Formats: sequence, C-alpha cells, structure tokens
Amino acid sequence: MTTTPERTTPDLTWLDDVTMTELERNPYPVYERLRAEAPLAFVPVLGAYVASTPEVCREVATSPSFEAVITPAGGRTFGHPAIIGVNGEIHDDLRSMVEPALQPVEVDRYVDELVRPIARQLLEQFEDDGRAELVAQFCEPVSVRSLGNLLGLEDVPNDTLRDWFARLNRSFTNAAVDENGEFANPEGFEDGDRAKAEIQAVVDPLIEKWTKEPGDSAISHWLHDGMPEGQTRDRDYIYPTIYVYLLGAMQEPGHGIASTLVGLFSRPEQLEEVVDDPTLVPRAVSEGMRWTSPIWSATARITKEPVTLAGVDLPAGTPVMLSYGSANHDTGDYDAPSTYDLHRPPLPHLAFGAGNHACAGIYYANHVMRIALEELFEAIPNLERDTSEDVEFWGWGFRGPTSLHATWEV
Ligand code: 261
Repeated sequence: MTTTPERTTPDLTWLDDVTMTELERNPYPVYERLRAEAPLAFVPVLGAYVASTPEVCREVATSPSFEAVITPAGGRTFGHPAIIGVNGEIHDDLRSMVEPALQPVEVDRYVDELVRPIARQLLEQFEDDGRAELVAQFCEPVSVRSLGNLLGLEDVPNDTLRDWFARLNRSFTNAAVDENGEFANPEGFEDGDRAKAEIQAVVDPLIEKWTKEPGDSAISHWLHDGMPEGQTRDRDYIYPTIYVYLLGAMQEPGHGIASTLVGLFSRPEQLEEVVDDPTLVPRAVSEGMRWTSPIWSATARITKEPVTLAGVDLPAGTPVMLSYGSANHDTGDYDAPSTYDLHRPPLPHLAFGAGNHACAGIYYANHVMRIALEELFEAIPNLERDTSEDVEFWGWGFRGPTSLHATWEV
C-alpha cells in the first residue's frame, strides 16, 4: 500500500489575532511565520493578501497577470491618479513627467551641489555640541531640504515638510479594516485631510506662478514638460503624485540614513571601517536598506485575471500587498537576515521594488543617503550611539527609527 502525499492547508487562524499596532511596533515575527507557512496569505486586519517572500513579491511585481493598484488607505489619502497606483497611458505619462530630474546623468549634474551644502549646514549647527538626536537634527532635514529645493519648495521650512510627511504617512498606513472590510479607524484619515489642505494652500500659488511663468523647479517641469505649446498639466492631475513625493520621497531617504546608522552602531567595528574608508558608504547604505527597508509594505498589485500563485487561487481583481521589508529578511536569500552586516554577499534586495513600478528615485535617493553619511562621518568621525537612550523602530507601511541619540568627544 502506498500513501499519496497530501497537500496540507496550513492552519492560519493565528492571523485573526494580528493587530495593526503589533505590525507597526514590530512586523518581523508575524512575517517570519508568514514566509514559513504561507508566503501569499490573506491577512484579516489588512483585508488583503500579503506577499512576504522574495519569490512571491518578485512574481507579483513583474507578472503580466498583475497590474498596479494603490492600497485602500493609500487611495483614500492620495486620490487618483497617483503614480504608484495607475497603469497604461496615465502611468507612462506620469513616469515621463517625474523621470527627467531622476535620470542618472541629470542627478550626477546636480546632486552633490544640492545635498552636500545642506548636510554641511546642518552639521555646523550641532557638531560642537558633543551630542545630537540625529533623526530630527540630521537625517530628516537633509532628506526634506534636498528634495524640497529640487521640487521648488525652497520657502517651505524643514519642520513643515517633516510634519507633512508624518501626517500623510499616518493616513496612508491607516490600513486596519473591520470584519466587513470597512476602515476600522476612519477618523485616522482626518489629519491627513488637514495636511493636504495645508499643502494646497502653499502649493496652489506656486502652481499658479509656474503655470504663467515656467521655472527650473521639478514641479514647474511637471506642469509643462511634454505638453503641447500653451498647455499645462492640470493641478488635480498632478496633486496625487505631489502627495506621493511629499510622503515617500521626503521621508524615506531620512529613514534610510537613520536605519543605516543604527545598523552600523550595532557593529562598531564595521562603523569604524566605513568612517576610515568612505568608499564603503554605498555598501553600508545598501545593507541598511535591506536590513530595515524604508518602504516596508506600502505598495500593491491587483490580478488582471484568475491567477494561482504559491498554491493560492486568486480570482481576477484581487489586490496583493507587497511586503518588501519582509522579503528582504528571507533566510533563503540571506544568512541571519535580522543582523546588519556590511560584509554579507551583496545580493540584490527588493527595497526599491521590482517591475515597471520600481522606484524612479533609486539613483537620486542612494546619492542623497551617501552624501549625508559622508558628511556626517567626515565631521564627526568619533560618533557613538548614546546607549542611555533606546532606539525604537516604528512602522509597517514605512519603517525606520523614531529617534537616534548620538554622542562624541568634542
Ligand atoms: C516616492 C515614493 O513614495 C511612495 C512610495 C510608496 C507609497 C507611498 C509613497 O508616497
């Protein structure tokens, strides 16, 4: 007698107890279990399927049976047409709108003279203090001031740009749903709505100015480039993509810088190597992006037709969330993935996504993070983590340290 091997459906009832707060505090234990038991699984609190391994994330992001869709809370926050959630001609147009300023030859032309003086000026404000909270005093300001100036928001203060990304973030990731699939915390979108009203009060007049008189800011180019003579893109058409920038592009280089620093602080001998040899900074950043991926689980795709993937039958029109931050901790690809290690084999990771919606700002962001860390290590080579203060990471959609206290001898 022979026994036929049976495919056992894993018991995933434990997923019913997963809460948004738990995922935001520390998503790794839940996702470790998902990767082992069900790399494509319906997560009740999210009301959606989640892809948690590199293989399944890559397949969902690159398969012609899927196309882009914005997450429900993301769509509630940004509206339509946001570049991350559209397809076909609108996506082609929005990519052609944002890409010119992000082309490597173009970035190489401006990025050093944009970012280095900003980093230098921030460092001057605290390098003689012997201590700093680096997230608020360095990582976030470098990120928002650099992109703010590129976009044409020179007159918007750092703290305003930081406040905007934080409020858009909380709205965009207000993902919890109830048993009927309705948003569990609808009031969680209200502050994002107020932030958008404040943003429009500042950006509308700039759009009016640049519509009449084109400037050299990125947003002015978004209005005019590729349009027939005398025509501009409508403000309602570009606002959702402005919000994409004011959240992700403003916030994530700061997360990347801060996470890389926390990773290096966890390996003091590796921090010393990087300080002694700044050519190692790009590797340090790449490992930081793998170790704590800033865009941890904020994008999605939807099936265009019935699809069977990882043993799961998905009807047409099924959204799947891409948990790249989990994929980047897969033990199939990485030894001891929760350890920061500058010297691990430099395998590609998924922190910038994959497929036709992969990050358009990858080249720009990597240079911003590199230049910021070069200037920090040059100014303060004897930087240490202040171990009297805890480092707490937060976020499921977007993830990074909430603060990072450092000290040094002056
Ligand atoms: C610039 C990338 O910004 C985002 C990416 C994914 C989700 C939301 C974002 O604002």
